Amino acid sequence: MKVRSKLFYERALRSIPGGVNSPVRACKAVKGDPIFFERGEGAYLIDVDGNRYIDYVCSWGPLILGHSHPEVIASVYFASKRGTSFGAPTWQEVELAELIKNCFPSIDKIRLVNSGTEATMSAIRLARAYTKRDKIIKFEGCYHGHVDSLLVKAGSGLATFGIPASPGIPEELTAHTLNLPFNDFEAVEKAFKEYGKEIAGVIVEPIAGNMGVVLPKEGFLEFLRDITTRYEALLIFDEVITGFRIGLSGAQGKFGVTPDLTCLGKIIGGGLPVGAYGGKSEIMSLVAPEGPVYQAGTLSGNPIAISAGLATLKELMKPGTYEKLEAISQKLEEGIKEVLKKLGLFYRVNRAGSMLTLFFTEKEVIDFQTALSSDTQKFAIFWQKMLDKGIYLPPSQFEAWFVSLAHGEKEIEETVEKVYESLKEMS
Ligand code: KE4
Repeated sequence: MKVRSKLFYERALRSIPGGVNSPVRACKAVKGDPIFFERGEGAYLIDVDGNRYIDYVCSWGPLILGHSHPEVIASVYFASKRGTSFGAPTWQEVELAELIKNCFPSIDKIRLVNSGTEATMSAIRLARAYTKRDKIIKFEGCYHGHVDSLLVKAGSGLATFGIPASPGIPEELTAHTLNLPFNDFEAVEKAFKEYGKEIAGVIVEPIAGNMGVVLPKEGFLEFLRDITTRYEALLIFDEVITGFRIGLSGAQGKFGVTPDLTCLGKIIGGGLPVGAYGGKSEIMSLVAPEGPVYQAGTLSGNPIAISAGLATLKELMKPGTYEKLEAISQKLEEGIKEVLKKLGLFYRVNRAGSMLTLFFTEKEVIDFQTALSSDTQKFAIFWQKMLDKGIYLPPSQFEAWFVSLAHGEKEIEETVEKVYESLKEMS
């Protein structure tokens, strides 16, 4: 029963567009209504009607430790007792910057901001300033926040420029953005052949999470590194999801590919609003006040948010953490694959560490087009059944399920069992 959720939703609709503060939470893609939550405990969420769910949204990635981790709560409590914001530097910001630099050798200097969108928006501006070029390459199905110039639909041909994906964005702002198929070496080669010296940078989710989980093809990231170097364009890794998710050095550490700029968010705030962009000193020295590229933020480096991030990263740096996360995530993947086999279903599971997606398609999902072959109606029915059975999955086929360190054998076994029951009821 979700009586109170419904009442809150009706109330919210009168004051907030769509009743939510971020569109995906409206559960439109699964024909559901948003659920209003009361609190989170470890791997669990409890809604305002007292229903309890095993949570695989994890606030869309940040809560890799699970909800209300004692270290995070304590750090926020003690930080808040010292004051909430000063609009001036604090020691926490320096400590977080140094910790991230230690984990990401590609980062000499880093600027803390308040969201992933701010991070990518600033990285794009910086790339354009550094190269004195305007064009940007991004990939279909990759999402980098609601930055005007990155909210583009692919143009008609492969190497035509983007058209705004949302009203309110002037054509001029997307006219410099090329939206290419992910994992498509040829399309990238063609674009550089055509526009090489005009391209400021390539921005990519090194492991995509926003079309569902899609891994880079063998050599694709190395190829991007090579071609951007050849044309003196910047390689920007949007590791807002993968940073500290895939490992302490993110996807760049896993694949051994060094970008020029890295965007971070989510986990580095431990559930509070923190984003960041960083890279080589030579590039970052252009950022104001050191250089002329302007970027600012009232609450950037906010000491409470930073303290939650510091507590989270310090937990993640404990020995054996990622091995534990890998083992439990592998158990989930294998459990789901066993269920599919038992039911004679050939749906696909893509996983990278503790992020995974069950695609309702029999095609191998290697880019946005193959992801789109998924049966989203079926996914919507599956999502609702899982919800009714106490499992809260991201309300879209094109998102990643996140496993946290609070998910144990019990949660995984229960989840796999509910996947079986749901798919069996559907077959
Ligand atoms: P934020 O501005 O939402 O903090 O970050 C934007 C962003 C940038 N880059 C990547 C790779 C991202 O995944 C995101 C945000 N992710 C979405 C969904 N995966 C957040 C959920 C939402 O929009 O409510």
